[in-house]
Amino acid sequence: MTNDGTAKDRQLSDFRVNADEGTLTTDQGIRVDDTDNSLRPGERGPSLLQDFHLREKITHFDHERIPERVVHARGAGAYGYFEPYDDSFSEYTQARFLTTPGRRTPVFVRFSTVAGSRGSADTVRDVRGFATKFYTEEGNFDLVGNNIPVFFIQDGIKFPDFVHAVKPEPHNEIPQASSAHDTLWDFVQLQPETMHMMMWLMSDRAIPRSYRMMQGFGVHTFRFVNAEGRSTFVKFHWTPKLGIHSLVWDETQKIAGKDPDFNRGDLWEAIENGAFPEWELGVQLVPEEDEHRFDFDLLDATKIIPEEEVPVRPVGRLVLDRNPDNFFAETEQVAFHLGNVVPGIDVTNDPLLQARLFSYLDTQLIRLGGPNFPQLPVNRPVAEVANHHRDGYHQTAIHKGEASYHPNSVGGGCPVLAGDASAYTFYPQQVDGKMIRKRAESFNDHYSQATLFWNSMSVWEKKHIIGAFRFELGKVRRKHIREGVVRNLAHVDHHLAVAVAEGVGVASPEPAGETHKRSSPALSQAVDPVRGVATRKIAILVADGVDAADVTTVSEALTGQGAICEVLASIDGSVHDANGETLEVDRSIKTVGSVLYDAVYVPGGDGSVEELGKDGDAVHFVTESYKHGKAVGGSGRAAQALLERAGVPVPAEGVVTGDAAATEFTSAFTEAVAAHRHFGRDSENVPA
Ligand code: HDE
Repeated sequence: MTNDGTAKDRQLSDFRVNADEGTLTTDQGIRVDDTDNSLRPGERGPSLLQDFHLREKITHFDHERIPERVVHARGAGAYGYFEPYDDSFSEYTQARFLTTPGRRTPVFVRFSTVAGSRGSADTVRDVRGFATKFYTEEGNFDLVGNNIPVFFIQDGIKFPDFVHAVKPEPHNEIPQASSAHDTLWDFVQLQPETMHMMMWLMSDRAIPRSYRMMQGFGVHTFRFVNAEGRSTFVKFHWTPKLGIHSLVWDETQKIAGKDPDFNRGDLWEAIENGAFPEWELGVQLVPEEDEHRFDFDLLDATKIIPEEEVPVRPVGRLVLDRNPDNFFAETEQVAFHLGNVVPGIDVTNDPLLQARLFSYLDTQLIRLGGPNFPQLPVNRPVAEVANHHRDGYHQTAIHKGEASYHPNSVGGGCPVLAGDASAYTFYPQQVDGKMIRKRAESFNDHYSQATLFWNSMSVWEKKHIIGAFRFELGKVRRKHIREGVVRNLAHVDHHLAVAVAEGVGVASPEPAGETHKRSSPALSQAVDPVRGVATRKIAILVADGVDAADVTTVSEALTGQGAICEVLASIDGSVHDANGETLEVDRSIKTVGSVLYDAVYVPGGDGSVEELGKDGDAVHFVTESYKHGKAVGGSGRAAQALLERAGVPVPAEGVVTGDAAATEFTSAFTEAVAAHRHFGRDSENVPA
């Protein structure tokens, strides 16, 4: 899909190659009439070295792989644009893409998981990367964030240790894309600064329903710098228009088998269907003079600024409206770098951020094979590039002239230095001090915000967190590691520590002292959730004898609001409705599973429901949907009986039965779907 709308799209057009036209040639443009048989003396003879087509084809193939990213290897990307609402932030920043009303800046966004390899499943428990490249008129700005606002460590020098601990263990490379193993939790128990982040990682934030339904955060404190050179501290937030929604743990594990590309496919499909994902960019601003006003250090990336203390102010919107043409060329080769900043945005002394300023450029050199990766189409700025960098692997520019140095007179002194405010200048921060390896004391509190997070959770969120700790630690073989983690948890909340200890077979720890009672409602997914059915997927289970009017009524009510309804039957093809008419089936139940849908509906028609009742997969579909908190609907007495047989109590929260023709039914079912999940249910005893 191409869209020649933005400056970036126009630039990319020069590089696009159509694979569906032309005559087959070698890389040298020589036409080829047989690519299926190598050259050999006689039909049964050995292949000849002089076969340039064979050699070139195999050689190119042998070199197709590049090293995957050392972290965030698994990802999916898309193009779009960012547009500020107005110019209200120009008093804080001279970044024009944030303050010029109506200016649409092209972007490329890549979402990712962190620990898994390139081919790992999407729905694992992990942080999600949310990296945005803004192709601004003043040069590229990269906001390389995550969907969790804090990080595991405070100083970048610990990053290799942390990543070695979370990646598969080195002796047998097990487990893939999972933090549930000894080395990660060993690191965690010995490094209490991880505790706040671990609370987030054990929460539902780490299993998002969709990339389109998760927040993004710049994590570090950055600076805005205005035209007068005044600096203001800033934290960046992305808020999804569709609200923040998650899967449930049991479901994620099943999806990992049934559809390992679940999140990637979801993003792709939404964009192909024109349901363009959207986020609002917000900022928390802290005046320079308030730097030390908080009970934590603004430079400590294991801390948030509670939104109740500093509100998030809306800046503009991000829309993703185009899928890439080629995964490797674009999503794999995109190279983000925290050091890509534009005038008006600057960094701070956060020691995690500082190490990143080195790492991203360094990693691209090995990953993309040399210093010319900014020339790759996806990485090229739309702003003009002119400098004296020359040569290197994969140089594609043909620099003319004799002067490749500065100052020069041979080249007319070009390119000249920017002699005005359009140049990037670093904020002239006062820096002095003795060279020491020492963490600031203001970084010492590792538990208060972990407690704040815990205190802010709803009952069901707490339940999910306890379940996650129990699962993860349950996979840890060494008892002393489990004990160590539980001891640390006692500093967060004693009840939490006891609940986890009970689940993983270690003694309950002593209370570690009084913990505070503060909370921050903005941290909970249960507070003011965004409701809506747009892009939700609803399964409609049918068999011969189904009441087709029910199918039409319910699917029209839902698709009218942007939902996607799929008709499933025991076998693919079509069924005959109660009137003998043909009803097309979208998929066979055997090829999917309830975990790939947000809700299920069983239409009326006694024959149909009776048939479904004989199919264990269909009954399981309903049971499992209920267990995972999804909306369950049924029309007619037989459907209600099927729900009950599947272990679904009628009535129950999010379970809607009734006549499909009645508007009360369609509106109640739509409401139930819009709520996303119904965790008030008592479904722990449901086997599925
Ligand atoms: Fe990264 N990180 N990171 N990271 N990170 C990479 O860069 C690194 C950190 C994040 O879609 C690598 O190009 C260090 C925090 C994202 O291409 C590498 C430290 C946050 C992505 C790297 C951190 C992130 C990366 C691997 C600690 C959230 C994927 C490949 C000092 C704010 C970008 C690459 C994409 C990727 C290093 C910590 C986010 C090795 C040393 C904190 C979203 O350079």
